[in-house]
Amino acid sequence: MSTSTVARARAIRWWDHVTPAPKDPINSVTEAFLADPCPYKINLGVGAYRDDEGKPIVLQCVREAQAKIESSNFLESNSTAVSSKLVEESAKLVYGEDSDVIKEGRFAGVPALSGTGACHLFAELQRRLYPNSRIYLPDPTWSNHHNIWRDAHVAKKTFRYYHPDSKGLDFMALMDDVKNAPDGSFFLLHPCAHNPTGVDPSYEQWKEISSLFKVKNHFPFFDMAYQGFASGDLERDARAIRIFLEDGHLIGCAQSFAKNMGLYGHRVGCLSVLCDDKTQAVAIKSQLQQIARTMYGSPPIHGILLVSKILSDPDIKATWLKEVKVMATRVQRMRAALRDSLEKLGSSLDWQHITNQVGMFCFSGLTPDEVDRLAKEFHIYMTYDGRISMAGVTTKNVDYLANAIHEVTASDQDAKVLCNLRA
Ligand code: KET
Repeated sequence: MSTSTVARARAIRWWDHVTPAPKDPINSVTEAFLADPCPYKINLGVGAYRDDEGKPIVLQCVREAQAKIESSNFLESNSTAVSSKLVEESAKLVYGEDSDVIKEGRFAGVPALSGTGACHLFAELQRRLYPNSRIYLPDPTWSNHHNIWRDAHVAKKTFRYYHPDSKGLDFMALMDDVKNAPDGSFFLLHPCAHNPTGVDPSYEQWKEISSLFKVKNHFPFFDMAYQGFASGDLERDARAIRIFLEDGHLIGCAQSFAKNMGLYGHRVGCLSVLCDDKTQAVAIKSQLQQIARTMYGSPPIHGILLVSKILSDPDIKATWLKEVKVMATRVQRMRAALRDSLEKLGSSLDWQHITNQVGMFCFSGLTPDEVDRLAKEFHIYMTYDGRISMAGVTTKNVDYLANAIHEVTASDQDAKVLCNLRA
């Protein structure tokens, strides 16, 4: 026996009680996809942008920014000036270029490890400052929201959001749940391109939601992971936040540049929290900095420099805005193509929701069994809730996808025909 085996045999068995954590519903789709040797497999799981060849892209604005920051010292730790630039430019994107909040310095902002890290920082801040509060999450929502607030030890509740029959917003139920929550509750809202449903409130509905939040003194926390992907226009996609701003709410906002700049691997994001005055902003910022310092010190600097350059250089920013529009338009085109293809195949099911929904995802209505068949028989991978990442649909694979969906929904179609005959 080697010395290390003897030593190991004597050691306390530290990890015997540990069982594997449940698989992440999104990452496990990627794992299953990677393990499939089929040459024509399709990954419609993770919400990351792909071009019409199904490949991740490096945007032109990123290349231009990279060329300009080439001489930066990436090995130095994150300087205050670099972080402040990212925070200020990010805040302008959500609150508006001329926003008073920014002019008056009434917000606390810190760079974050992409959207996930920004949500986590806020959840930690919430626990620290309001230990007995809870967070209201939409039902459904991005699965990781549940994990983030669970791990921050903040109690959670859901509020109704989506109606499976209409495949649209359940506005009455949403308003009821907002009304019935205790005054002064924290609510997480997706300001645009709701994940996973692709269903957003209309402008008028946002106004009503904001008014009710005012009456109830609720705190709106916006998770902005897809700015630009709903309409192709970053300003338009920020309008929900602007309504709340105009109504005088204090807001929290998590921003991610993973999708709209194609920088998933760089993990660049920002968390901002609006305050009543500068003194509060200084205090909140220092709390956030302390939380970040214990979690990861400071974020990697390369991505921060890239994003700051893209946002602060007018020419590069103009290129970016055009590229966002191109990405959003491609996704919209694929929605139309998928619906068209299903209708041409003679599907008797209603596929209007594919084009009614917005953003990166289509909440298809496919059942877990149908999703399973798509993977096993057609090598098409998506999450079990039937969410299709439209960014993975291309001109080449859209008809194959439609055919496969048509096949696995055959019994739903028969049931519908039968139902119509009986009626
Ligand atoms: N918020 C929402 C609503 C969201 O969909 C994501 C990512 C994030 C935050 C996190 O973004 P990031 O900047 O990558 O940390 N969603 C996609 C990717 C993922 O889960 O990792 C997805 O739902 O597929």
